[in-house]
Amino acid sequence: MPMVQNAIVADHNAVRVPDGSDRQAFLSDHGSKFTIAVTSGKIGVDSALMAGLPNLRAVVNFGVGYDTTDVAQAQARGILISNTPDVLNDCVADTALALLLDVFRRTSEADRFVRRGAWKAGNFPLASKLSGKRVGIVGLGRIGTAIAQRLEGFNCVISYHNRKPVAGVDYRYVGSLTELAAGSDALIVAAAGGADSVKLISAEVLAALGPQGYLVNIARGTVIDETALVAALVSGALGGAGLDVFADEPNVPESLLALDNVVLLPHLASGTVETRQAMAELTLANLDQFLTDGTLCTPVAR
Ligand code: 8YV
Repeated sequence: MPMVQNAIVADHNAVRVPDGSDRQAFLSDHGSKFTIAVTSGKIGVDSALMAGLPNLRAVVNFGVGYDTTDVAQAQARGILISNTPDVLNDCVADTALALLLDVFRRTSEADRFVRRGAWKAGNFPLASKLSGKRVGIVGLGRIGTAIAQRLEGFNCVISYHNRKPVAGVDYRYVGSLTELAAGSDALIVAAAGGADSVKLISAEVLAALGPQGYLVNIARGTVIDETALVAALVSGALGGAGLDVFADEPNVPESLLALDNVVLLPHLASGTVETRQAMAELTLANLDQFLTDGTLCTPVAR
């Protein structure tokens, strides 16, 4: 988030909290001076950092996800948190569709095929059709809904799983994730990260999706049992996967690198000039509003 960093250093004398072994000494000396932390979804304000900022009053988060921030401690201490909802829905949903098309039509694999000169030796194998397929969305929130709208253009049959049905939508609600997976050709994970969704996509859900099924994840790596996912992909128990997020970024499980039926992206779903600019503006608007009147434009729901 360089745009935000430059602006807050220039306009607000912001200070970067050091990483690693220097952090604790810095917090002991200076932690009580800070009232606002500006962070990103990838970094967050974890429990130790929050504890080292005794006068913290707000966490201003660049990103819609804030699972790396200690929400329980923030609530207990009355610390407000803002995020950047809506402005990234289009780009994240576009990326989900890019991954879905790629795993069905094998476009990344076909690109590698052309580049290594394999075409001269014969045609690329047939892929799978996406249009008209049954797609299950895990988490029909703002981003999940944007994904569903795009899937309608592909005449896909859309079902979804949420904690509870969403009012006013025609897509089929499935209360059991395993049942959703069993009845889908592809699952797209768009659920929020955090303690409530850890390993929601379990070995059982992956088994139900099966050897002809595809998984796309643009949410958080923690939402999937990554060990089970890797095992299912390596053994062929799962058809393929398109992954923008991982449990331990930027580390990607080594055994996925050799698999042609897996598309790997470096957590770039919101990464366009337009969307990052909009996220930066919303982050700065939250900061300015908090400095003006102690409220946030887009506080996260309590
Ligand atoms: C960003 C994200 O890559 O918004 C989110 O939750 O994961 C992404 O849009 C991230 O927040 C930037 O660090």
